[in-house]
Amino acid sequence: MLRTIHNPPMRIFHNDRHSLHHGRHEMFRGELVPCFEVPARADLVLEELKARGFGRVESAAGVDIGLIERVHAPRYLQFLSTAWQEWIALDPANAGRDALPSYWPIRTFRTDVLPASFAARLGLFSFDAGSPITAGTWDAARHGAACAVAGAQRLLEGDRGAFALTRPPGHHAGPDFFGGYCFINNAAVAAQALRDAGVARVAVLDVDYHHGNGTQAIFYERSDVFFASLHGDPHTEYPYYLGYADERGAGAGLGSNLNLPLQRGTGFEVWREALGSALHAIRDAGAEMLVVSLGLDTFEADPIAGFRLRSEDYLRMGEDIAAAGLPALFVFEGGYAVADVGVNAVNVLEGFEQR
Ligand code: OKP
Ligand code: ZN
Repeated sequence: MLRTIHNPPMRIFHNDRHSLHHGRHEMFRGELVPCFEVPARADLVLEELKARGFGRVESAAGVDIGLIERVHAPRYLQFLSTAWQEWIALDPANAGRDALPSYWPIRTFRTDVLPASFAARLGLFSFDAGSPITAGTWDAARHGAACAVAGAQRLLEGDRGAFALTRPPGHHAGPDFFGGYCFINNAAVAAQALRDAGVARVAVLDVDYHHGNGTQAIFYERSDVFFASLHGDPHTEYPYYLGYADERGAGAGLGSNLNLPLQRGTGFEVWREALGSALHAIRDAGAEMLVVSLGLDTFEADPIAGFRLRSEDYLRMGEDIAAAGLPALFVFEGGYAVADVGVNAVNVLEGFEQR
């Protein structure tokens, strides 16, 4: 406890525009159901930080779009930045509805031609019907990336930890697609910012229940960013089509990707072993800084996931991550047991700080 007196408080970059992204519905089992990814998630983490007097909360200035373009295709960002305007231009009544895709260019279709149809581009740049675009999605997502970059900047200035408290999450967003509630890959943008500042090797550790397919895709052929992920086995768990153990990277990136899929129902003891393997690999890879995709949907009461972690386990998680000895930027991802997400998130940060 004394350490917290002598150490400067962890800097928390809170996306004060996150609630501009507030989806109404996602497609689930043939019907539109209320979104699981709601503004209250981030609000309750902020409340918990304040209740515990943890960290020093601030907002971020903007982010250079050129940095975001280092991980996302310009034509995708162009689409995202004007999507809402295009949506309401189709029909003024669309202002009262979220934009969700219905068509996708699966195998045998062309993806090199950019269709004039907005509905066709909505599918070209996405992979599920669960990630609504709303009036404020672009502003919220872009400002989230700014928070992640501000956190990365703190590590470059010598802080041992920082936290980007933002939503929508980012780890499912790939080079040119959204999905899984994610639009801009905040963790990937932060990792790229660290690289661009001269950090030779960066690791992204993804502890969200769901495989970070977007982050994996962004760095799959690169050796300068090591990606390690613990997640539900894609044989049964979303996002289903990526996240298997045999995906080890390609080309220059061969050996820089580590997937540790775990079966539904896994508890902390087994999960923690896998964390140890991931941290070991990150150390072996020679990473100098760590970006943690901090999903809290590994919690036993999460409504859309299947691991069995309890609240106190998140303290141990933070301690184990700290023991790796690398400066770490935590980036908020999933976690849908809204009443508990604040306690669980701040437990990780507190475990990290006290180690
Ligand atoms: C985003 B993140 C529930 C089915 C699952 C997508 C889950 C996205 C998770 N209706 N739908 O990794 O927490
Ligand atoms: Zn998740």
